[in-house]
Amino acid sequence: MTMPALRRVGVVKQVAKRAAKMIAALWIATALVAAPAFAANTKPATVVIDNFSFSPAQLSVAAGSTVTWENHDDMPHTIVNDATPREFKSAPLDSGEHFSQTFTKPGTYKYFCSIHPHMTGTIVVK
Ligand SMILES: [Cu+2]
Repeated sequence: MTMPALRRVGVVKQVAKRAAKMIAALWIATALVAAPAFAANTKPATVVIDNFSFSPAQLSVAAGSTVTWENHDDMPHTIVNDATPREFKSAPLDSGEHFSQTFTKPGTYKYFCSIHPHMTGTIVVK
């Protein structure tokens, strides 16, 4: 290849790189604009289990939201609704595992860990 041809390849590469950056920026901008309309008030919420407690202990979400519990402890824990009939109950979660529950009906949902019943939490669905 002659020198001008090499230079041309370099320019083409630069243009392609710039185009890729612009597409990425556009994609992010589109996602940011679209996200609030899509998520409305039902954005995903997380409760972290750490040091034998649920954090936050009380969480308020809009009806339709999905709450995910993440076990950051080295101990297994469960998430069991404290109501009759029971609305939700997880299997024991090992360290790093998670459990998700979608709340469609407004109300106050108390829960506890069946392995360590002193661990309690509340989800308030509005
Ligand atoms: Cu536990």
